Amino acid sequence: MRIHKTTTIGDIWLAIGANALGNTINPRLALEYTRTALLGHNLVVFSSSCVHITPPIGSVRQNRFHNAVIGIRGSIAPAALLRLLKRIERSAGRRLGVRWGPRPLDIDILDFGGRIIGHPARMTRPGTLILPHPGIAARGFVLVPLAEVAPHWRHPILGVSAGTLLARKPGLRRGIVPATQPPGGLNPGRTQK
Ligand code: A4P
Ligand code: MG
Repeated sequence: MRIHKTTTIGDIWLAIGANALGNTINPRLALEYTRTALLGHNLVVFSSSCVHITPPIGSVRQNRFHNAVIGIRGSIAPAALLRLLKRIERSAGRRLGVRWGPRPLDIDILDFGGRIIGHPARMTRPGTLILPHPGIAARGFVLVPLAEVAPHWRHPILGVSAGTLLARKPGLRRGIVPATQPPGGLNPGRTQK
């Protein structure tokens, strides 16, 4: 039997984060940069949250982040999408650094049409895909824009919405404020092969 690896079924939700200058963008432009780069690969962004300024989570001292969530559709397999997103991150100037450290662009796959793949314990292995992203329920910088843009979305394992997860832990909203949208005119540069 031939396994059909591409899919057009189900919405894909991506989290975008940025808090450092890259070679082609600054953090304010991460959402537009990502949207433009995906369009070049026939992936349509059907929904975008506002950009939010968020306090950094984790033990590394660093600048506040710009975070957003987008919904995309298109014909691509999960592993191919992860590889593409890594290329887009590199094209924005991201290089390997401290885990959870400053980055010009981070794009995580939060949910791929409700699929459940891999085990969270393997998250640190480069290239190993975990779905849904294991950090969703603990991260205000993901839940706030996700609740805004996808009120009907349900966590594939927990079965509840982003709004419900936030209501259970209201402290996750602390320090998160909407950013004013920057002007357009962006150049996503070339993605590396
Ligand atoms: N990987 C496995 N599954 C996935 C998936 N569903 N989506 C692998 C994306 N990547 C996935 O990711 C580490 C490894 O996970 C990669 O090899 C990938 O193949 P990474 O993007 O290279 O590293 P990371 O972003 O440091 O790790 P991770 O676990 O994605 O961390 P987070 O959740 O992105 O946290 N504070 C604020 N306010 N805003 C932020 O955006 N981001 C982080 C990083 C820390 N603090 C933050 C923010
Ligand atoms: Mg990441």
